[in-house]
Formats: sequence, C-alpha cells, structure tokens
Amino acid sequence: MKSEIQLSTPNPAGLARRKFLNTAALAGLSLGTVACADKKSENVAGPASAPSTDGAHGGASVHLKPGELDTYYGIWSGGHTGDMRILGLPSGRELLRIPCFVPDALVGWGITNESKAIMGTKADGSLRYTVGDSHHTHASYKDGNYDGRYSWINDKINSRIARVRLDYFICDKITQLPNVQGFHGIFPDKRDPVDPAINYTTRVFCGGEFAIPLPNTGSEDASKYRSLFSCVDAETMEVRWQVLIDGNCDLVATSFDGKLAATNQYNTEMGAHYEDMMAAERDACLFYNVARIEAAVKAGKFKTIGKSKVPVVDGTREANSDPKTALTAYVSVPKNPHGVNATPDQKYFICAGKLSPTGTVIELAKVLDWFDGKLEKLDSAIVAEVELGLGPLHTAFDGRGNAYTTLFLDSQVVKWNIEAAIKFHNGDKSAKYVVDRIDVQYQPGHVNASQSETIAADGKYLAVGCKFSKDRFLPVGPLHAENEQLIDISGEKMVLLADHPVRGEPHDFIIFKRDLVKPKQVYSLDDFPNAIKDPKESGVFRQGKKVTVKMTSQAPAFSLREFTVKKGDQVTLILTNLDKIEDLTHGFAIPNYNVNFIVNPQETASVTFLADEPGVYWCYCTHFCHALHLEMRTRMIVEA
Ligand code: CUK
Ligand code: CUA
Ligand code: CA
Repeated sequence: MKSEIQLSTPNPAGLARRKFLNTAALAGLSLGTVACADKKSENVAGPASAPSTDGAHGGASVHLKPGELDTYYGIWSGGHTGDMRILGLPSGRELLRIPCFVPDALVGWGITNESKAIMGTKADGSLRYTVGDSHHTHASYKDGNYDGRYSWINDKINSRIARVRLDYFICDKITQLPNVQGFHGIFPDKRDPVDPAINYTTRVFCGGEFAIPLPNTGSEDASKYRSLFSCVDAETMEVRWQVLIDGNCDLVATSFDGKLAATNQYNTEMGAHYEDMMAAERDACLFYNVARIEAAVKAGKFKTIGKSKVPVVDGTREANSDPKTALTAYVSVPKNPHGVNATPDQKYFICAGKLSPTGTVIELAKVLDWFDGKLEKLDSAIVAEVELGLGPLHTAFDGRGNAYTTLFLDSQVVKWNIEAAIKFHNGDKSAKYVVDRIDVQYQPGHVNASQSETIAADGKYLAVGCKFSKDRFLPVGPLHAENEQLIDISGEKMVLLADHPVRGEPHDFIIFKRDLVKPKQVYSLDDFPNAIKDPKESGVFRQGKKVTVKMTSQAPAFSLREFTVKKGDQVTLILTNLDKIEDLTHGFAIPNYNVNFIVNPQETASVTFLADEPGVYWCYCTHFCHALHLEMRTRMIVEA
C-alpha cells in the first residue's frame, strides 16, 4: 500500500498565505501537510513560543511525586475504539477506559447480559453493533458548572448516544437516534430556558451530520437529503424532539441561560461530494430557539418520519425567515466552519473557520434580539471575525477573556483576546488581539482548558489533541500514538509542559476539578434485581432446557465448587460478588465458551450461553484478587 502522505515533505509554500483558501488549495493542503516538522517561522504570523521541556512554569508541574494525586479529571473520547477514557491531570495518566459502544474484554462489556441489554441486541441475542466512533463527550451542568452526575458521548457510525454515570464511571444507557446518520456534536443544556428552578441539565442536544433521504428509502435525489438536530432527555435518554434542518451539523454549543443551542454547519450547499461542500464562501452557525421549538412540539406543529414517533419540527431556512415565529436562525459564517464553543463569560459563541483562517464571534444577546424582532439583520450578531491562522478548528477559554484556538494546518495554538478582537473588528486596527502562538506537535484538532466551558474556567491547563505525533515517540510500526500535549496557560505566554502518547484516536475532551465528582467505590446489592445476597441461595435451577446457575464470589472462592449442566442446555449464570472492599474485583472465565467478565464489589452480572460441548471446564477468576487467586476456580461439568 502506498501512502499519498509523505511525512517528511516540506509544506507547500502556499501555507504561508493568510488568505481564504480556495477549493484547489485545500485539496493540496489536505494531503500535503499532514506533518509540519519542517514548518519554519515564515509560516507563522507571529513569533511562536519556544517549546519548554523543563516541565515547570509558574508553579505548574506535570510531575507528581509517587502517591500524589492529580488535581483534575479529564474525560476523553476514545474515537473509534468506541470508549470513554478517564485521565488524571496534569500528570496525563490514563486511569480508566469505560467501554460504551464497543465490546471490552477486561470487564466483559458485550459479554454480560446486563451490558448487552444496554448496548442493544438482535433477535438472536447477539450484539446489534460492535463498532463505534466516539468524538465528543460533555458532562452535565448545574449553575453553569459541572455537577458530576453524567457525561454523554456520541457514536458517529451508528448514531448512538451513551450516558456514563460519573459515580460508578460506567455506561448505563445507550439510545439510537432515529433517522440520523453521522451523529457528531453533542452538548447538554446548562439550564432550562423557561423554568428558573431548573438550573441543571435536562436535555442533551445532538447534531446530525450526514444528510439522508427522510425517510431513508434510498431513492431520493441527493438535493432533497436533510439532516436532523435531536434533543434527548437527560434522565430517560429518550429522544424528545428533532428539528429538520439545512446543512450538516458538526459541533454543538449551548448558552448558559438555556435559551440557545447552536451547531456549526459546513455544508449549507447540501453537496453530496466534497467539492460541492466547499463551493460557497460562507456557511452557517445555526441557532435553535429551544423554548420555541418545545412550544411548537406542544402545539402539535410537527410531523413524524417513517417508523419513528419522535416529533420533528421544521427548522429549514425557508420555513424560518420570520424572526417572530422562527425556530432557528442561520448566522452566516465563513466557509466550512469547524467547531462552535461557548465563552465562559456567557456572552458569545465562537466558530472556527477551518477553510477560512478566521474565528467568528457571535453575540448571543443579539441573536435573542433577532428572535424578538429587535435586530434587523441577523448577521449583525457577528461582533468579530478575525484572522487567526490556517485551519482553525476548536477553541477553549481561560476565564480571563482569552480564547485558544487550534490551527490544524499551522500546527499551532493561537491565544487571542476576545474583546480586543471585537475592537479590531470594529475598526480599531491598533487592537492587538493575538496574544501568543505556540507550536504543537502536530496537526491539533480539539483543545480544551481546565473548566473551559463553565463559569468556573480557571485558566490553568490547556490540553491539545494532536492528531499526529510523528517524531515525538519511539516508533511502533506504521501506526503512531497520538500526542496529547499539556500547556500551561496561567501566564501571558503559553508554555508546553508535556507530551502524552495516547492510543488512537480521541477527539474531544473536558477537564474539570477533581472535587466536582464523588465516585462511589462499592456497588450496592440492591442495585441489582437478580443479586444473590446469600451464598446459600447458590445452586443449579432447571426449567426444562433452561438452567440458571446462581453463584457468589468471596475471595478466594466461588460459592459453588462445581456445577453440572447437560449438553443442549441454555445456561444463565448469575454471579454476585459479596466482597465489600473497594477494588476487590473478581473475574469469571469459562474456557472455550467465550465467557469472561468481572464483578466488582457488591456487583451482580450474568451471562447466557448454550452448553453445546460436553466436558469439564475449569471456570476461573481472571482478575487478580488474593494470594489464592490462582486457586479461585470452579468446575462446570457439561454432561453428554
Ligand atoms: S471533530 Cu474531531 S477534531 Cu468530531 Cu470534534 Cu474536530
Ligand atoms: Cu478472585 Cu482472582
Ligand atoms: Ca461549505
């Protein structure tokens, strides 16, 4: 296989241009600039900070002494490993992977009946999907800050949203969005737009990226394809409503007052091929008026699509030209924007340009004015549109008025001051809005700062998700680790603190203070309706060919020393771990039967399988638990 990507090829000279990129330039750039090790200063608008490797600056250190705990949690999406990852920061140590969309051999995700019920099965009991692609993860809010209840994550491949409980750090619900392909951006609301008592997350918004025939009959002309923006109930995880829209949603942002959500639209052209998707000079940041949409649903002004019962309101441009009744507002932003982020001062949404070297600042009060008929031209809600560098993608904030935007093509993060950018945009050319630039290694996508999109943004650390690590780590074959870099943003200048190799391929992540979550370390037996609370309840219970094996574990023994079933039995094995000490987890593996799962302290899990091969099978504990861990076994005897 020959790659078009030559990692050592210097950048085309075109990279230095600070102009809007045209279609032809982009086609070249997208293949020719994958790694920018040879990028020289002529490509950089301002002087880039020299990378520092001393690991300390302004008191910030990534090095924790042995036994010292991190001060922040990081929640990382896993990309197409389909999991969520928990990191400690600033050390960057990976603490946990939480399987969501894809089976996981460590915990038995996709093996146990409980996890299969969450993941979804076909009629024959097998998993409906075994692949996933998670990009965005965002946690629930209260009073404008994270409240440690949930974090949600998307699966772009099968349009599923998973919820992770932040007490047990497990996925507890997955919902598939009807009539959506390429579910991409995700963001919970931060409070209710109408009821002031609801100052916490009750909705999660999901952007649908790919336009498809609705219903998806496969026969419609591509120009008629449409996408849907969906609202999922944070508690029930049911889809409350959807909005039919023009364009393809990428990310989602929500306002702190709960009134507005927005998605950046890169394909307002509604093109089916990439050239068509880049035809127009401008696309849109599409705003949703949440209260009006819900009023329309309540008033019955919706349709349904295909077999889905979810109400769908019309949010297309054509149907929403009158501000007094509009459910949506399409604010024009430059070419193929990527990312939309809410500033912690609660005032603005910022769209990055991607194919335009600009960042666009949209004032939310003005968008609301437009909906109220008080702003004549919607586009005057744009209060700044300033050049940042090449390939701006995502933006994070320090709570001191500065934004940090990744420049994919420049392999930089640019720090810029939002109010100065607004002044510059208003004609004050002396306003220096670019504060600093720093080279990152290489091709950054997402960026996030500690507490960034909360009212408690603290401006300490910035993590940058670099898509390519090229020469930063020992080579391990053709596939490289990605490079998550940590930058100290506590001072005027950004200082690179550390490189962290990370298994492919996270997109988005959030970073928040460790005291915002209260993890539980032992389950409660009562959480499991099928828990075996007393070892005396153990045994083999037969109903015809259906056999239930009930067992408990207490280090270093299972309650049954052996159990016998017959060939052809459909066996359901239920295991409750009666150990009560945190981390005293046991595994349960059955050779040749494709069974392995764990039970954490006071947890119950079950598996169902067909006993189709007679023999003796040593079921053993796979999770090291005790000095007699190896001895922790039981025999399954399958009689002929
Ligand atoms: S998209 Cu991946 S780098 Cu899914 Cu958030 Cu921008
Ligand atoms: Cu129980 Cu190892
Ligand atoms: Ca476009």
